[in-house]
Amino acid sequence: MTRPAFDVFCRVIDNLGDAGVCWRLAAQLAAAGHAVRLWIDDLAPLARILPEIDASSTDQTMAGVRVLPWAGAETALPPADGVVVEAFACTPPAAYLSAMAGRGCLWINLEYLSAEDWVRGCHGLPSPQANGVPKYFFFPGFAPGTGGLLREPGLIARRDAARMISRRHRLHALTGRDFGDLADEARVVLLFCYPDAPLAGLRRALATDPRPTLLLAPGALPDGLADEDSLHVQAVPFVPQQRFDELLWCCDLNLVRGEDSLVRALWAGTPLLWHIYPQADDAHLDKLEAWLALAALPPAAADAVRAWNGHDDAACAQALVEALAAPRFEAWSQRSRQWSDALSAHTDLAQNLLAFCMRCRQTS
Ligand code: TRH
Repeated sequence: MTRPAFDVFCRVIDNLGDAGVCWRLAAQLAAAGHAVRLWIDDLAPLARILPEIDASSTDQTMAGVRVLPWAGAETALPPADGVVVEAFACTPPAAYLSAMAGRGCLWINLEYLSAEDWVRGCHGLPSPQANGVPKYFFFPGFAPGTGGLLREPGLIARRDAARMISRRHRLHALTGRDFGDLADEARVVLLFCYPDAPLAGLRRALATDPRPTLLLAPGALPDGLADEDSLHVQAVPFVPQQRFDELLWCCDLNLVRGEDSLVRALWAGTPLLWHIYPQADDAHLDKLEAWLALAALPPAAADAVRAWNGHDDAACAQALVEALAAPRFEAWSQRSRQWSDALSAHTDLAQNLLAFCMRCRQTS
């Protein structure tokens, strides 16, 4: 059976994750030999994570993915017997949806990642649509019975091989900066968060920690963060997405956000603080609690994650001091690696998507 062609639709809401998730999926499908077109409405975030992208181009191919402007889909023919992936319910152009009828397309709605229980019950359900092509809801997830998590073939082996090289050398190769002995002796922390994070609390906890910290902020150093006592802060260059994992693998603690960087930090297998994407009426806090229930972190670590998603600097400082203290940080590290190993034993999202499409074909 020939490999189905894919059209992936991405509408950028804000930040980098919409483009980040769609690109990662598209590139993995292309690497597996599928013809892939990525229809995206804003090239800027893609160019930020993929420096080779020409933000002014209307037709370019990168890593086997043909990157096209959203509007171009209005006059495009959906791939016969192909798969249309609508990311995050972005609704492809009406003319394209009409053209899907009668072409044997499968229509997948790739949902946002959530740890909530109800996801498993909704994963894979069809929803009848006006053009007569059923739309299937595909939910990424952390547990079997969901669509799983994006993870490229060989990623974990690459991680373990990278860690055989000195951290000082890897950080120099990634950032162009030689951090000297600090790179090998300090606790190295990556900071990638939303602007409203309790940074003063983070700074206080790290500055007073007996172990020196080297804190790396890709792109720019947030206001209010500066060297203090045992805390050394450094802005480092924003790295291309395909090298972002290598940066995470250098760190003892990764402060990540949104969706894609969270998953990448899970594959790093070291402690992480997740700054969840904020939603109206605090709906994101329910999502955070659902994730904490699955993560089963030691209590001090779970409290640090909650405090990191709060706005109380004193509470954040206190929770971090507790969680970073030697015996508790070791327990946090052990659980992080244990969960990462368990998650990486599951089939990845792209493989699950291909298997799902195969099953839909066989039963249709
Ligand atoms: O940028 P984000 O906040 O994107 C968010 C989330 O995806 C959220 O779920 C969505 O609702 C919202 O957008 C609209 O966080 P995220 O998901 O981690 O995406 C960041 C991307 O940037 C990710 O693909 C990793 C990449 N990145 C690099 O490539 N290099 C870097 O140096 C850094 C720091 C990030």
